[in-house]
Amino acid sequence: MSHRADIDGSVETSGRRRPRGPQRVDLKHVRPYGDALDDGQIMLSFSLPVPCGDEAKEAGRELCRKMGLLEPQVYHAHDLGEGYTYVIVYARCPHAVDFTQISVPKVGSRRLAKADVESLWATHFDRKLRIIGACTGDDAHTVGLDAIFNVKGYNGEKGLEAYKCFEVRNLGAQVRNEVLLEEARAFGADAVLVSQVVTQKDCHRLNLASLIDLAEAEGLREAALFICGGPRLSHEVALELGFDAGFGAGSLAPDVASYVVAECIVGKTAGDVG
Ligand code: B12
Repeated sequence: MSHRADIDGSVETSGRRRPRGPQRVDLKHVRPYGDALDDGQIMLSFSLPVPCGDEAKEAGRELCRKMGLLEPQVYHAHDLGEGYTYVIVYARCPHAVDFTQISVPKVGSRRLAKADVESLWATHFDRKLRIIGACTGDDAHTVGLDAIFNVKGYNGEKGLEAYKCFEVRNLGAQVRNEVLLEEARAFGADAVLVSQVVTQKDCHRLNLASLIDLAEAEGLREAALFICGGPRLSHEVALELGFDAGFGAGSLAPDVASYVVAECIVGKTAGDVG
């Protein structure tokens, strides 16, 4: 059975409708393209720890062949100095993916406008919900966390501090997991927000996983929502690491606000908050 995209912009598979790509695309066999649809052309860039020259370019091509790519061509090679080379390679990818089978875990709540979050809260709570956040470990990248917290917000959306339904504490950069949990306990946090931007040697995963371990050991894990965010995080990774939710690049305060209020309402009916 063919699953070609139909006229209304979606494709039906197993009773589910999926967004379509451009017309004539077989969503069961999606390949990258460069010059013409389906030509499989991709571009890769990487650095090699070898001096710049013909051998470095051939090493780049050979690596691409080993990755299963066809007809690799080095379009650009740049001497990074001290024996390092940066290359940009074009090559043809023989593989395709079945787009109709792709499923990505996403935060369940719908993003509501600030006023709607506040009125939803007002119908369920007679106290402000408390949200605490920090960039933990060695991470000093506070811009993302501030984009979610600060009154002035980000990309036209005010931060959580501007919501009348929240009392917030932003602990800033390089906060140890132990300190974040101590502060969360003292604050009576309903939600603990953690930002991790640096991912070198997987430090974000290690740090996030140890926060959850510590929260469990201290009996705090079920007392609050644990939410992480950062450019290389997703809801899927957050769930893997034991968090309730994760927000990646481009997230905005209303995403988090809608999620927190919706989840706290569920908690409230279970008698946990309020
Ligand atoms: C600004 C910056 C800095 C500033 C940070 C200043 C500050 N107060 O934040 C300074 C100069 C201090 C810095 C230092 C370093 N940096 Co720096 N930095 C950047 C840069 C250019 C921009 C980051 C940024 O502000 N983005 C804008 C915000 C709005 O985006 P965001 O962080 O993704 O946040 C959004 C989402 O991810 C999400 N989000 C983020 N956090 C959270 C949390 C929650 C709870 C939620 C819900 C959502 C959420 O919502 C936000 C809004 O949409 C990036 C490169 C880049 N272009 O991204 C490198 C970058 C992040 N830095 C990098 C590195 C390596 C470093 C250093 C290690 C460099 C060095 N050798 O010293 C140090 C590390 C310092 C440390 N201890 O952490 C690397 C990280 C590589 C990696 N994979 O780990 C990057 C990617 C640069 C690069 N290409 O190499 N950096």
